[in-house]
Amino acid sequence: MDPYNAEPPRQALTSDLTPVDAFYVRNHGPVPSVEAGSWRLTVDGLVDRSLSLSIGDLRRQFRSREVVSTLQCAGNRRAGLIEVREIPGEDPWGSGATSTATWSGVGLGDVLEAAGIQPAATDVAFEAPDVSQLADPPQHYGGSVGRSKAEAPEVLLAWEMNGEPLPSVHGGPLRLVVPGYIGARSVKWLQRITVQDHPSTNYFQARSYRVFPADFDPAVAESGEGISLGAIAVNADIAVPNDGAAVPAGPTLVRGYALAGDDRCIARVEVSTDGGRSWTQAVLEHELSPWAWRHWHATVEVPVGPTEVVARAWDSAACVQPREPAEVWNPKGYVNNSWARVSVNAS
Ligand SMILES: Nc1nc2c(c(=O)[nH]1)N[C@H]1C(S)=C(S)[C@@H](COP(=O)(O)O)O[C@H]1N2
Ligand SMILES: [Mo]
Repeated sequence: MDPYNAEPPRQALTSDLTPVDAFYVRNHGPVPSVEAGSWRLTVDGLVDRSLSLSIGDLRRQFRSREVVSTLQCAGNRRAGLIEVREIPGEDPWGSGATSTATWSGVGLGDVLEAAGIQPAATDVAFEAPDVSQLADPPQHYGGSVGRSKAEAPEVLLAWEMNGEPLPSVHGGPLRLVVPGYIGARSVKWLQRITVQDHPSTNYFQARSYRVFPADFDPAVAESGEGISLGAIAVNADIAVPNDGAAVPAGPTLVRGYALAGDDRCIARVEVSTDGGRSWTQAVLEHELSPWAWRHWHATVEVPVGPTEVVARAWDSAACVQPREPAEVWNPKGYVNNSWARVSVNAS
């Protein structure tokens, strides 16, 4: 498949950390071949000092930091939106475009501080060497985040994933990790950081990764139209039982994850077997990190025959997942955070 994309099965959603070889992969162009030895990161724009740093410079000059963070593609669960109405030209991701790793590197904020951000700066833009033919016109992959998020301590320039050198397919030798934001902002093969007084004009920031009205044609989108996606919306999914599973009638263990965006956390997860008329409170398992998914489990009674098991999460701002994918359908198929659903057949 070109660009190379990969999604693990639903069961991969049950582990605290996702093994590197099971971590989902999302690319918009060919994986660039980059030499860690000759790699340099440029920091320029509205800074007092432009910087050019090798991986060795980053290691020597800055304090190392580690963050356990989930990455979730904004296209995760798009398949559920496509069932409502077709979405041409976008990948039909199932539940697997969500994975969690321990990322190690240095703080983006520490590097920006060394460069000296000027008062007029509002955004920090990122650019990578991979060229995407999916962009209009074809261009390097890029994006930006607002200044305050860029300076937050959880945002990393990472060269390690689960204690291993960052594999090329995940952005090695160096990638950005923006915990709590859609995966698209975590720019891989990061080569250039530009501090500026406006968001990135890159296609993937200005015209894509945006929620447009249902009757809108994204092909004619002007820069800046639609709702730009940054912080992710509260979401949850069911990992066990599998969709379509045959289960014994009676008490059934349901397991899954829930994820809240930016600095929100998961406050509650509920499971229903009667289409949401009544809910069983799930047990929230240990908090792995403020930036990672929260696993949960519940035991529900499943009668003989077919049953749809649904789950929904609430975040700390009392936002709850919407019932139906039709409520959130949008032309690019982003952020399907409707109730998680699996069908089981009990005997
Ligand atoms: N340079 C570059 N960075 C990128 C992308 C890309 O295509 N090129 N894809 C983005 C998207 S949409 C996602 S969801 C994440 C996926 O990261 P992963 O492949 O390590 O899972 O990387 C982001 N960073
Ligand atoms: Mo993504």
